[in-house]
Amino acid sequence: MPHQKILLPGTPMSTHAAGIIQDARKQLKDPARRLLGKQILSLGGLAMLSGCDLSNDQSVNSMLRKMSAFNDQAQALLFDARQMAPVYPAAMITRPFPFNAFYGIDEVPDIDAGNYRLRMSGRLSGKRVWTLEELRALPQQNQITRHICIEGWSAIGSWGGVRFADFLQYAGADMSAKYVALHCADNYWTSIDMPTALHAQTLLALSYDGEVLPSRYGFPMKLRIPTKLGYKNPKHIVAISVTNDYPGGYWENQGYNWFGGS
Ligand SMILES: Nc1nc2c(c(=O)[nH]1)N[C@H]1C(S)=C(S)[C@@H](COP(=O)(O)O)O[C@H]1N2
Ligand SMILES: [Mo]
Repeated sequence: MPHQKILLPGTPMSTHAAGIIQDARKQLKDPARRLLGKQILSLGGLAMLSGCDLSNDQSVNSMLRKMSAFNDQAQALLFDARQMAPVYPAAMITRPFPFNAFYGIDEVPDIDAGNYRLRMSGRLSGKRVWTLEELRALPQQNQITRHICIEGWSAIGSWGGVRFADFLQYAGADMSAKYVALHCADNYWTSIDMPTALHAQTLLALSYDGEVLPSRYGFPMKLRIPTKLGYKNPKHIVAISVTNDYPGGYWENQGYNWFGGS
């Protein structure tokens, strides 16, 4: 797996704090312990899931308390649609922004803009096939947020696009459905709960840093969800389905936490 571990300079994580987490592993209940044991959940992921910055022992302890009660159900209950992910000034954008996928950068899918179609399926009453031009014609907005990869790195980026809640409205989606599944050109897929799909910061992103979304970051379109970890931010989306049947996901089916966020 070409997932890289990048330790950010200035990461506030002390080795002492890392030791505490190590020692506390056996006290944690599944699935938190399982994820930590397999080293699937990194400290960055833990920080994101717990909302603690892990900069001191008190913060680490409060994170551990939260983790011990941790599962998808609890996380869904904790989800607050009004809770916004932090936004940052342009000066804080990470350059270059990291690339990550389950393959190397030389294998990024090459998608032809003219032939591209977004296919909608499932519980919806509106248009089922969208061209890139049609997506670009929808009202767009911009957002500078932090992307956190469970592998232990984070980076601030700037994405522009259509608010996903608006898009689901245009597509006539049944907002009472449980899940939205997102299928990608590289056969990656993930799925989110409807409250996350409708969250004000969830963005159907068509641009990065003021330019057309580059292929490495998901051309022609990705879902940018700043309240979720990196693996729940699918790139190169070609199909979206609104469904009540649990769709799982590429990493989720291999043990990553399905809720994967705050
Ligand atoms: N289609 C697709 N989307 C994907 C992935 C992938 O392998 N394929 N990897 C995920 C993971 S684990 C991360 S961290 C981010 C990386 O996005 P970036 O390349 O824009 O940094 O993409 C996510 N979305
Ligand atoms: Mo990731």
